[in-house]
Amino acid sequence: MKLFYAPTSPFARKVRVTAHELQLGDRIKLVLVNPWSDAELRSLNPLAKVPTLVRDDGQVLFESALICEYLDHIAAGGLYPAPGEARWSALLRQGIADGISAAAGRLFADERRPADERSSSVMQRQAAAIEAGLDRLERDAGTLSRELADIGAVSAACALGYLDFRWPERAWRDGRLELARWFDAVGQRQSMIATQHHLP
Ligand SMILES: N[C@@H](CCC(=O)N[C@@H](CS)C(=O)NCC(=O)O)C(=O)O
Repeated sequence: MKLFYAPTSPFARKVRVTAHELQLGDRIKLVLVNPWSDAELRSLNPLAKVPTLVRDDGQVLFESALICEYLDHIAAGGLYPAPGEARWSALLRQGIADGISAAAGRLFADERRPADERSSSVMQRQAAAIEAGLDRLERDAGTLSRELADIGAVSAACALGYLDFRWPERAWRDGRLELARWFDAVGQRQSMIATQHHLP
């Protein structure tokens, strides 16, 4: 399989952490791309976004949620609980974490635009989504898996890692001690160490 990725993308990291946790790392060839300019990526994925996975049979999958579920399926992993409360809670947490990552990505890009091209109300909305999303993760941090054993925990770890990467000075840990402790613990996992964000 081939995974088109960017080392700055929290969604690509989510797929890479998932692959690591499922011991699939050796079966995936990483292809580093700039999603804004890569013609091959555009030919594979009409949205030209990372992550994009080319399966062994040539089929192409995109959207991190779908790719992670596919990897879990072929590895017979257990990152997706069977239908029931555990599943709804894992998928809800994935949604919150991915929402934080998306809002953070947009905010980071907006902060770099010339002042006359920014919308302060849009930026405030992204910042509010990040803060409220983090509060929700903190509220339920006691149920987060320390083994990254479900897709909600993987997604949460990647969202927090992205905040640290883009805004090392941003004090998201303040008032969120349980979440911070959890993140410090899962940050020691090989899957997180091997997939650290960096500039291309
Ligand atoms: N919902 C998508 C989001 C993917 C995404 O937004 N990727 C960004 C990088 S973090 C990207 O490729 N952006 C390029 C673009 O928007 O053209 C997923 O979960 O995979």
